[in-house]
Amino acid sequence: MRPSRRLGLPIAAAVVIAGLAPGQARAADHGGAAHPAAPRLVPAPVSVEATGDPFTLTSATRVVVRSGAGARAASYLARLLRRSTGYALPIVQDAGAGGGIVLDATAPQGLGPEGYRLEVSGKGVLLAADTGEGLFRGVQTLRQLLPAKAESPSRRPGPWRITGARVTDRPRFAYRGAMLDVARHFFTVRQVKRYIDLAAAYKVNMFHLHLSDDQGWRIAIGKWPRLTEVGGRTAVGGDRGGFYTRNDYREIVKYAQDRYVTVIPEIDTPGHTNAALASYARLNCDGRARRPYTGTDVGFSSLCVGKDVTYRFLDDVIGELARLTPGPYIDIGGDEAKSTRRAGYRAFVARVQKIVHRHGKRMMGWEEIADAKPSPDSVAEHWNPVTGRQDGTELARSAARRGVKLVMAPADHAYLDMKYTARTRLGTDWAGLVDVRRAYAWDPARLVAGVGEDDVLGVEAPLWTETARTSRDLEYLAYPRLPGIAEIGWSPARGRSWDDYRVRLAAQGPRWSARSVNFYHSPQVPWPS
Ligand code: TNX
Repeated sequence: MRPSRRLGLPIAAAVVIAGLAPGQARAADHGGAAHPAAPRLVPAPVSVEATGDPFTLTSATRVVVRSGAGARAASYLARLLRRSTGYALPIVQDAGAGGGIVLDATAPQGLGPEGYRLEVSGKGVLLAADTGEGLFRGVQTLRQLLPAKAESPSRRPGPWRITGARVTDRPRFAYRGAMLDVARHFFTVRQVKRYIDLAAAYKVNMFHLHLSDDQGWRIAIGKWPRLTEVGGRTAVGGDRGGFYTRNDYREIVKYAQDRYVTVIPEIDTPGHTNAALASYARLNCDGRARRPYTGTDVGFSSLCVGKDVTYRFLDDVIGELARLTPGPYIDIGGDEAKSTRRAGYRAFVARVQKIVHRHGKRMMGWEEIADAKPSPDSVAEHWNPVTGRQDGTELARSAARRGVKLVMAPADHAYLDMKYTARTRLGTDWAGLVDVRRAYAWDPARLVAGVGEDDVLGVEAPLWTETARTSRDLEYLAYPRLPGIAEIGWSPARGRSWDDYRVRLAAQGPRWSARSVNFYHSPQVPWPS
């Protein structure tokens, strides 16, 4: 490997990958001086070394991008830091004399599409990656080397010291997702953007948008206007509904793309469809429109799997979503189809999978789709723990046996709508209580017998919104649990421990406070006072 020497900053040519436990900083040799403390990073990188040689941002600091690949990461970083520091932080192609933050994707690093190396010293910052995406992930690490006030939306006094460190990093799993249910309660484009942006700081790269359910249909479909005129009006508890126009959806996709986050739209079928069944009488087997539903039961609705119109309908919906969605997946739900006969369910999923393929996408669905013998390019999401209403682990295993990759979202660890404790005001508890430690203490490749590392595409933290009505509610449930799921998906399994994690997590508190995030101050985490 050729050591890259830009700005005179040597980047260690052969940092040993997975040689260090996450979070464990190897102190540089300072002739016997005390070892500098490890920076507190979430998710823990593959290796991090504190050097004790910080870089200080000044009004002369520039952000240097060496190629177009770095443009998105550079403008994200500059926009963030301009707000809090008040410095101009121009994005330029040459550092000049002032030194600066160099983002470089021109020299191969061999760290995969999301890997990066980061070196901060008194001379400057060098962030190197193979791709713009890698640079963006590295920028999220760089953020956490700055003081928490760097997250502030308004100008704060310096100094703006960046902790001296050498980091080498790449993700364990390709899929690290956050799911948001905008069907039970509707969230505006602005609210969704904030949710995406907060998650992207923890290297979440997939945003699964649950766009339809019994209580609401949230995306306009050209040929089927009543879906939003009727199905879009309602929400749980009689609260106000809403829906996204095509342009709204495009705006969400673009915003996510700017953060290297892939949007996965979900239209839940054949169950969880009362909002569609209320909008169009002809989607019902008996030809009679259902009444709008604002309760929280599940499993009572079903599209008419024997009618051709059902598949014309889904062809229109999936086709339109496929055209608006640059990512590879369309999620067809498939969960809790308790009002659909088994044979009908299997035939339905097989037919819908063909529709998804015809529109050039891969099918994703909850683990129940495993029963319909999906093709190996489809992805199943494991959600139902053994202790839950049924045993989803058998479905997950059978998906793995077919070569169908799994996204692991076990409700008893990863569901952000479970209460933290019996006294939590929001959320539910059908999968048990999920405190911060429980959300963190599991491994996706060891959870289900017969589902190993190679079967797992990654992890996801779903946030169902039967009880969550505001952004403050979403944030209370997601923070601080979502970063734990993100770390499980990103960081090496080796050396991950709750005792180490809780200290790094605590350091995020002031960052959230600076952004007015309504996080749960769990007593399990040693928040700075
Ligand atoms: C189960 S998870 C559901 C959702 C509910 C959730 C509440 C899944 C695939 N189905 O419809 O919102 O529980 O925790």
